[in-house]
Amino acid sequence: MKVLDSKFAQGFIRMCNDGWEQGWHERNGGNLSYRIKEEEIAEVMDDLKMDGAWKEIGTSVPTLANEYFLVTGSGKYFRNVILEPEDSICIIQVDAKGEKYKICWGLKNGGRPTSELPSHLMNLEVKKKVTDGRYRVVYHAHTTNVIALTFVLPLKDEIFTRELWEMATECPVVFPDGIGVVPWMVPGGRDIAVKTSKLMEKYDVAIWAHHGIFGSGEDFDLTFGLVHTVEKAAEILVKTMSMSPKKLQTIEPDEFRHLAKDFGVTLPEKFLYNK
Ligand code: 2HA
Ligand code: ZN
Repeated sequence: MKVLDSKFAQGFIRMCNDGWEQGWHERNGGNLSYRIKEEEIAEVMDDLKMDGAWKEIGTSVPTLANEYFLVTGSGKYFRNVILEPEDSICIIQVDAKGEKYKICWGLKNGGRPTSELPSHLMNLEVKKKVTDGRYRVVYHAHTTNVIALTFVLPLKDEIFTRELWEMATECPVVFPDGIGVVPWMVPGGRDIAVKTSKLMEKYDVAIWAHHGIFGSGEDFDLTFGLVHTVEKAAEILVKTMSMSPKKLQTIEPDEFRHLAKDFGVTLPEKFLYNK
């Protein structure tokens, strides 16, 4: 089968376009990665070329040794993915040590995988470990309202989680473990990848101050839906704060506890502090 006829490639391309249509991917902003299943890569093996040169990842991901990933290209525009997928995205394989990668498909006019490859692979590695292999998607987007909030809220997990939970009843159900916040750091390298992947051990969402968001999930629907839900909550918070410095009413800690019980989720008490 051709890569572009596979369900996983079609789902990946659709998600890139969904993010573009939301306005989260100006110019070459944002990136997406997917850890391909064994049976999926077997189906498209005839369409791959295996003689590419091995290149340094810039970090070490031994748990992902020999696995294949579909990722966006560095400097490529989400806007173009649906029109020219073979120019914009690529399949890479990680080597037996988890230190190098080679391109097996795509980027037909040259290029490299996403500049955030260390963050994507380290997050995918952490999530593979803590979810017994269930999580396969890592998504980075420049979500406008989330970014705006990083200028006015203290950069603390407890505050971002609680403020965003309060903005929509579905939020604590969609991201019950909460949200991590990374202070401003230089993007693209190992340091920010280490910091983000540490947060991904306990959260599905990490915010990069003055930059954007990382979300992870089992599949494209869950991961896109997660980021969409967080950004929607952030939009409501921006609107609320713009209308009034103080809320007249909100969802209270005991109401969150009641919700958690009825919806069968566990909400860590550290987010249910008294204000
Ligand atoms: O330009 O979003 O973080 C791609 C990015 C880097
Ligand atoms: Zn970015």
